[in-house]
Amino acid sequence: MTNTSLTLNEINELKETALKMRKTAIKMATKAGEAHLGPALDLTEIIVTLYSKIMNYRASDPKWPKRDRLILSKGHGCLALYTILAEKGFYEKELLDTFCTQLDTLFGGHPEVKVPGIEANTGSLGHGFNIGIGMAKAAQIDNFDYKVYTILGDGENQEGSIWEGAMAAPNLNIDNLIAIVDRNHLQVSGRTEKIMNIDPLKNKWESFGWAVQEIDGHDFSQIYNALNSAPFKPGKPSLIIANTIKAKGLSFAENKVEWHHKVPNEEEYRIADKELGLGGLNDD
Ligand SMILES: Cc1ncc(C[n+]2csc(CCOP(=O)(O)OP(=O)(O)O)c2C)c(N)n1
Ligand SMILES: [Mg+2]
Repeated sequence: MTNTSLTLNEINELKETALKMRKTAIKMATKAGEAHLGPALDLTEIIVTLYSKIMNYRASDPKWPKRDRLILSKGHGCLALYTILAEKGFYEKELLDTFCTQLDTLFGGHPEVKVPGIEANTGSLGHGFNIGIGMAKAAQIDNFDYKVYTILGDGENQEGSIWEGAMAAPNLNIDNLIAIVDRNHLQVSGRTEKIMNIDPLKNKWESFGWAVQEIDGHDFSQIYNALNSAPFKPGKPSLIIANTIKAKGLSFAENKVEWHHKVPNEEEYRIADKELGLGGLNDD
């Protein structure tokens, strides 16, 4: 942990990267004609901060043993991961054009380890988080000081396996594990409060032995300060509840349940172009 905050310049740079990622994700989704766009857009600021300011990695050597790991447990949000890994040089951006359009693409609807920089096949909710627990323990056993970050959906918190992991991790004394819950209050078919209420979420995780902070998941300073100060308590795994807006950045889609798995039609693309400056579908 270092005691610094982001400068205004740094925040502006992060905002630029976030906008670029959103634009690329929207175009990829539109070209493919199908995607979990909403669940990717709400992760943008968190993922940009992780890869730009927090994580140690080598894009030219994705398996570098001492790298920090990110497991996207809510694997359906993979567009956010595909776009940042391209941005950071793990592979050529042009390859993203194959997303869900070519049979042999690296970039399917859920992430797989065949993609440079992706640490686990995820998509079946409730599992990636537990893979992250194993990796965090492995660092201790191997005497490495890497950290493991894992991002969960709030609906994913309804999975029983999440709570097995939540119970196990504090017993393993892994304070190199940082889990982030993408708290957008939406799942596939409605609001989490209606489908199966997970509140009081902070109290639940704390009672399982985690150190918890709650932040605005679109505020770069709050994201950075939380990630940078983990572990929040020595010896304990850390959990960040990141309050987010599903489909953030696509004005007509924000906080709308139907945008869980949906892509812009022609008219919607025109509106998004006006608001974000997308340009044509094949423009850079
Ligand atoms: C084990 C399992 N059950 C069901 C699904 C289908 N599914 C995909 S996304 C999703 C909703 C997840 O909601 P949440 O975790 O809140 O993610 P969000 O999209 O809101 O970020 C579901 C049920 C799945 N992928 N895995
Ligand atoms: Mg959700």
